[in-house]
Amino acid sequence: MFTRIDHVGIAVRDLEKSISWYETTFGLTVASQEINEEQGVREAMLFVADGPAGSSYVQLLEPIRPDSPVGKFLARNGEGVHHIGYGVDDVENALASIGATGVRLVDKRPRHGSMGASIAFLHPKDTGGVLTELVQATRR
Ligand code: MC0
Repeated sequence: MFTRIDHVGIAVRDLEKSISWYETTFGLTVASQEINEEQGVREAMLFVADGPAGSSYVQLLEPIRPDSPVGKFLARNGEGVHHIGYGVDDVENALASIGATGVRLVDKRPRHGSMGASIAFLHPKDTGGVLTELVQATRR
């Protein structure tokens, strides 16, 4: 069902500072930067590598409100890995088949994600404590 790891989402306090660190230390480059009001984040996708099933990224996430998912995560845990985003060919099919196993779906229908993707989250309490995102990308 999963085609690749699309991205790893990392909660940060200061987006610009974190982007600089990833650029300087790992030589990554910013592929896109967006504000997603619905999700309550400012985020940047840093390109890691191309693979046969598409590209992979590190996604840096800074909350725009303290009561957002990333705002609450930062207050509780500090900076660090927030979620894993897996690539899928068809997010609605993936949601239906994962939902049928009993995993709680945070999103019953796909929402708008970074770089034009259709995304949906699975509840971390049903996925071994790892917030999991399904990503149907429009790009490769
Ligand atoms: C919360 N929990 C997590 C977690 N966030 N566990 C692992 N990883 C995370 N990232 C745990 C808490 O520790 C807590 O555990 C329990 O889940 C409830 O958390 P809460 O924050 O008190 O409660 P809720 O229900 O308000 O929120 C949890 C929920 C929410 C997962 C439903 O964070 C959510 O809707 N997340 C999906 C959306 C999201 O994360 N958006 C930001 C990235 P205890 O044991 O204390 O009960 S947007 C994004 O990434 C887009 C732009 C993209 O990729 O394109």
